[in-house]
Amino acid sequence: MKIKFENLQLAVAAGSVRPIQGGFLLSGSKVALLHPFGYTQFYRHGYHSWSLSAWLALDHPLPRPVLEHLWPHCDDPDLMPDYPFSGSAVGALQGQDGNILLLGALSLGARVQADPQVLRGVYDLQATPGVQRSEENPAEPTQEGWQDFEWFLAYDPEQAAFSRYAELLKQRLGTRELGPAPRVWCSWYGLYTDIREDLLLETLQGLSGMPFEVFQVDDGWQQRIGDWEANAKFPSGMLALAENIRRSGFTPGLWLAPFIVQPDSHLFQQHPEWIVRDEYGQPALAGENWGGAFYALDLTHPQVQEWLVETIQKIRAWGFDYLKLDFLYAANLPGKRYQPWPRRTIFRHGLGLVREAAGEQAYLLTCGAPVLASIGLADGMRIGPDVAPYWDNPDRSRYLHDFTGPAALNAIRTSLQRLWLRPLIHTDPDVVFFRERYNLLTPQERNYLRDLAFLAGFKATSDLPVWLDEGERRALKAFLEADPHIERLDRYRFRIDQKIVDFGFSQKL
Ligand code: 9PG
Repeated sequence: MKIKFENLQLAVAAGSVRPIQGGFLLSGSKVALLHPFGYTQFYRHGYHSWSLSAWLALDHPLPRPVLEHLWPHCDDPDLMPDYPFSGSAVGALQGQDGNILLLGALSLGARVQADPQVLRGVYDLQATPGVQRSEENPAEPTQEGWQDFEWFLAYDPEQAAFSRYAELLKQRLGTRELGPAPRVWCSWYGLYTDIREDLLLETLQGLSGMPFEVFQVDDGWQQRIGDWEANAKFPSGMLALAENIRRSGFTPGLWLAPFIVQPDSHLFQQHPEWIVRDEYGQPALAGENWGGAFYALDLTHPQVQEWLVETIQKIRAWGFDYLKLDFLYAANLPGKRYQPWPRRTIFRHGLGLVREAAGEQAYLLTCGAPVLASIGLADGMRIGPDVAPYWDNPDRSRYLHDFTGPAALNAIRTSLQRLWLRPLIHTDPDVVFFRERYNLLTPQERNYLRDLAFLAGFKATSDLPVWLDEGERRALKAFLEADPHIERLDRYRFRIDQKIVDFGFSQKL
């Protein structure tokens, strides 16, 4: 088949092709396009929040991240054979005339791969092996449109192509109501796991009068990953903490990672049958953090689903209205499960249960989360790796070839190439630093983070108020109150009010 754009003619292999506004709709679990661009630039879109998203030169392959057992933590393992020239859901090639050729999946579980001749789209049709298919609950979750293997193809200026793709995704996946994003104080990038009840109460006092909507307690309150109860550092309990936050004038927010579990948790010890298994029957590694391995809960298991709903209801009953749900990629990990659902359906089904349990009023922020599958269910989503009070993390980026580790540069690089998601979900590029204390970022580097927050339309910080001097406090307040006019000049350059900001540095890899 031939497809004709104004300036470009392509040979296409697809089940069907029909023109729509802004391009063509293709169908087929596999589609392929012969392109004339040779060694051009490829837009790679990573699978989950932290996964590398960037424009990459096809003649400059990057080595795969070195630590193979941690690939799930970086990206979808299915993308690794063609890394970095395969991406999740959407990919694009730079044309000679300034347009881009964009191929974007309109359903879940697709990847896009490029070489100097061909741009390919493939839907993952594999079911995960079920170890004990249940007769009472045999059905895989069916969601409207999930069986249609559809693609959008455009050849247009970059912003037009992505914005049309976003419109089509909105028709398929829906969106939550998107007012202005809440302004968030988050405990992570100030205190990390060293949070304590008294310290948070002090911080609340210090923040009085600051224009934040949400005070979000991050990792460090729980007993174990999997045991979502207050630990000894929170002697008054979580209900009392939420009340204190609300009394201070903020919406209580809480971090949890409801789809993973640590092996020393009660949850793991009591329910080994709730864990996703590898081909040898061992727990499938979901990643390493908190000083050891962690594993994935099997969300096809009815008892896990029940536990999940109860856990979310409990946390909602404590009074937390804003939930930061982390390490969510684990839901879709390859492995053996109770029921043989297609891998691409599991995460969204699980997130749907969370939404139902949390209620429509709750604000859900997904993190480490499959990107497309968060749309329509979550209110906000982290769109890049963690920032850090330092610029680069060469141990991981340079020596391990892993660009998903905490570092301001990694966060900027990926978040910047995900701004097209803004019409679909609140896009969280992670926090901005105003403090000079405990911070290795230069003023210029801190400004890049602040400007990125303006572009993404999501403002957060973790600076302890006692760490800020008068000038820094004023700068934070001005940031929270500002609403600058934004214009995208090209792939890396933006006008923010009168100032032109060039993020071209983030292209180098
Ligand atoms: C809490 C943190 C914060 C943060 C999340 C997530 O690559 N890594 O080893 C890695 C570790 C932690 C991590 C991301 C990557 O951070 O993004 O905002 O909530 O968990 O533990």
